[in-house]
Order: sequence, then C-alpha cells, then structure tokens
Amino acid sequence: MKTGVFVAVLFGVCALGTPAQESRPADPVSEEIQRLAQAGRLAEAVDALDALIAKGSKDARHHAARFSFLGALYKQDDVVHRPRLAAAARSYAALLPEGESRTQLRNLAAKLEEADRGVDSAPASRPQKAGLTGMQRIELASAEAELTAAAAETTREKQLAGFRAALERLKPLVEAVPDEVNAWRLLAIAASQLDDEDEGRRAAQALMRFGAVESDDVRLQKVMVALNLKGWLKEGPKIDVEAVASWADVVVKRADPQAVTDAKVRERIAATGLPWLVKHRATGIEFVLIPPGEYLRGAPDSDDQASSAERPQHRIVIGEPFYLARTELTNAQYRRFRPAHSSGTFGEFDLNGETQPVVNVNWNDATSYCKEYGFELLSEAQWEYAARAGTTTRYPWGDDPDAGKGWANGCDASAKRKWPEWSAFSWDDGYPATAPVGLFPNKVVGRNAFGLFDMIGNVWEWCATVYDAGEYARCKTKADGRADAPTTDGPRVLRGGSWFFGPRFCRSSSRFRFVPSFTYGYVGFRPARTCR
Ligand SMILES: [Ca+2]
Repeated sequence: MKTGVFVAVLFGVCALGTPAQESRPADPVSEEIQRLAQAGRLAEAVDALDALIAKGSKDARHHAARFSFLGALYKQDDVVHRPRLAAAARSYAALLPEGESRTQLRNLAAKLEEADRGVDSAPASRPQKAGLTGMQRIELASAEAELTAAAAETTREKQLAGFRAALERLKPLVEAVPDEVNAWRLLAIAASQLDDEDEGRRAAQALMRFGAVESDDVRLQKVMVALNLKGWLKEGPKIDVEAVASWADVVVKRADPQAVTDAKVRERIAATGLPWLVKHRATGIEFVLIPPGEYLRGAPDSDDQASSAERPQHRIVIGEPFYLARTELTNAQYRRFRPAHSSGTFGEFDLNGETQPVVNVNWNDATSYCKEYGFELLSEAQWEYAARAGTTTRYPWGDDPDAGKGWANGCDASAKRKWPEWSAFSWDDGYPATAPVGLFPNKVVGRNAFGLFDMIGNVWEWCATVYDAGEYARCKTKADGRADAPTTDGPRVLRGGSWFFGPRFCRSSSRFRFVPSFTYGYVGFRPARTCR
C-alpha cells in the first residue's frame, strides 16, 4: 500500500497554514473513513468524504483527506480523477488562510484544470513527448509553487529553505524525466538561487541541449547570465584554452588598450584565459577574442527606421567566447582558396583590389571557405553582439545618422554624387564603393569596443543563421549563442549594411537576407572560429 507516500508528498504542498486541529474532538465519521483508506478502499473513502462535504462540512481534515486520497487515485488514473482532484484542491484552498499553501493549492488546481482542457501550459519549445505521469505533474507544479513562494519570503533563511525544498523535489524528477525541459528550467533557477554550481551547470547544459532559453523568461535569463559569469562556460569542458596554439600564433596576449579602450571589456577578455589577438597560421588572418556576455538584440519601439522583424527587443546571452576576424575577408585572402575569383567592378569602380573585401561570393562560397580552414560564420545573435560591442544606440556612434562620419563606409555623399537617386548619409567617407578593410571606424572618432573594423558598412556579411522574420517574438537562441546548421534552402541572414546602403540599413539592428546562391558587389563575409 503506497498511499501513505503519496499522501505525504501531497501534504508537503500544503503542510503550512493548515488550521490547528489538536483541540477539536475526535470525529467518528473520520475514523470510519480512515479505516477505509487503510484498507486501500480509497474510492469509497472519497465518496464518504464527498457526502460529508456536500452536507456542508468545513472541517479542514475532511477536505485535506479528500485531496490526498484523490491524489493517490490520480496517480493510478489521471484522466478519471484529474477534475475531482482539481476541485478538491480548490475547496481545500478556500478553507486556508491567505498564504503560500493556499497559493500552491490554487496553482496546482489551475494546472490540473488546464491539463484537463488539453491546454499545454509549457512554452512552445517544450519537446513533445510521452508526457508526465500524474504524480510527476504534481511534483513539477509543486516545485514551481515552492520557487514562487520562496522568492516572496521576507527572510533570506526562509527563501533558502524554499529554494532548497524545490531543488530536492526537482532532482529526482529530472532523473526520471530527463526530457522535461521545464523541470530543468526550474532546477536552474533553484540552483542559481542557492549558488549550487554543480546543479546549475548540469541544468544549464541540459537547457542548452534543448535550445530552451526563452526570451520572455526573465528569471531564466538571469540564471543563464549568472551561471555564465560564474564561469561555468569559460571553465567548462568545451572551452579549450590550450587548443588555440594548434591553429594560431599569439600576436598580442592581453587586449591592447588602444584597440579595446574599455578596461571592463579588457577584463572580460582576460577572464576567458584566451589570448586576445591571434594569427591563423594557414591563412594569416588576424582574429580577436570576443568575450561572453549579454545584450539587448533588436530595435526599440522608438526606432522609426526599424522593420517589425527587428522587434521586440530581447535579451541575448552569448555564453561562450569566440574568435572573430578583425576585418571582413579580403580579395587576397579569398584568392588563396579560389585563385580565379574576381570580385569584379561596379560601374567604373574596381572591387577587386587585394585589400578590398571579397564580394560576389554567395553563402555557399562563404561556408565552403570557412569549412576549408576550420572557421565558421557567426550566428545572427553573435553578429549583433559583436557589432554593438556594448552600444545600445541605432548606430555605433549614436542615434543620429549625420554624426557618423569616420565611423563607416556607408552609402555617402561620394556615392550620391555618382548615383543621385540613392538614399545616402550626408557625410563623405571618401569611398563611393568598397574601401580597403580596416579603415572604419578611424582612430579619430572612436573604436568598436571589441577592436573590430567595418562591422557597419563596407559589405554586408553573411551569417550562419536562416532568416526568420518572426524569430524575435519567439527567440530560441541557444545559450552558447551559436546557430544550428540550416535544414532548409531558405534565405540566409546578412548583417551590417554596406557601401551601397544608407542610414536605414546601416543600423546595428538592421536585418537583411538573400537566398544562399545570391551574389552581388556589396555582399561579403567575415570568418569566425569557436574556442571549443
Ligand atoms: Ca561590414
């Protein structure tokens, strides 16, 4: 007879706040009900309690017993007993004073009712699977209620006790149902509150596996950031500090203050333990280390130049450091891979100089190049992180397009003189078409805080990500910030604007796309390399 265990667990949900019972006289009817329950005749015991309650019993013992016996029956057959258990939880809750137990019971009732209507309350990313047993559902709901109640506690001691109770409830649950993403989610939250790095790391890794960092779950975002900054990723097994030596020579070990002007960014780079500026041995390409962190992706509602695909703004966690080429890939660099490649001309302008960015390369060319040398393209989330480098404005230089002189090679006054109908910036950057890489931003105006050049302007840069206009509304970017391998031929993301595009498209949040086979004189790319 396992009923005792279930009753104990169910009573765990509502142990606090039960009205005092010791002073009441013995209840002969209750004794009869107890006899039925002990004989395992739970359905009859519940019927007897129903009859009592229908006659108006407000005795909390009757309600508690009905709730717990129904819990045990629910474990045996959740479809038949779910609505009765929900109703029993509600009527029991109504007898309790306002407080955590009452809230927990009501939450549980709501979850049961929702399940009964066939509504899946879990986020859309939740893997569809065989489903939790009735008891596991209750455990999950109880853990969530415990976490919520713990957060509302007024003393740290009580908070910790609540978080610990939830953690202990969730540990066996994730063992029993490792595909239940919500259990991992709650475990991550509990672990971070308790500073339990082992459990936190385990949960965060499971969540990464699901790609389940929902943008609207502020608590979880905080957890992921806390865990990242505590170093689980930088110290984790996947980041191999020594491995850099196998593909690159160290040029500058610690970030140069002239290039990375913000001391805090230099500290974040140093904290990875990885050298800052390295040179890829086979190609000679220089890469800088981009440290992990977080940022707000997309455009605010106040940005009247933004498309709906750039909204809503949402927090992105970049959980892993990565190396990124300081400049766009040049013609000379690309021709070591495909000697016959010509970037061609545009009007009378030559696009084919050695130090100009390679253009007229499609997404397939870019990924073939990366594959050849162990590089990869950035995900769209990584790209905007690197381009913003801590800025929150429309452009790296602020919100005013007219203030960008020296910051980028966009479509400018020199291009407009040639093509008067083009939408252009008011300033003159001196280059109607592509400029040699590495000139923008120039030293006079400032620096990208990560030491990168031409993130905005010069050429649009292919990203690994398949374009999805609605993605920001249901962001499922993985905790490491990287992109999944494309499974469709759909359009690929391009970012950063180019010499051909004016103020609207050279904003940091601007999203562009073309099919993988598209080439043009304003489309190039920039290789990246993981630290795994
Ligand atoms: Ca660019």
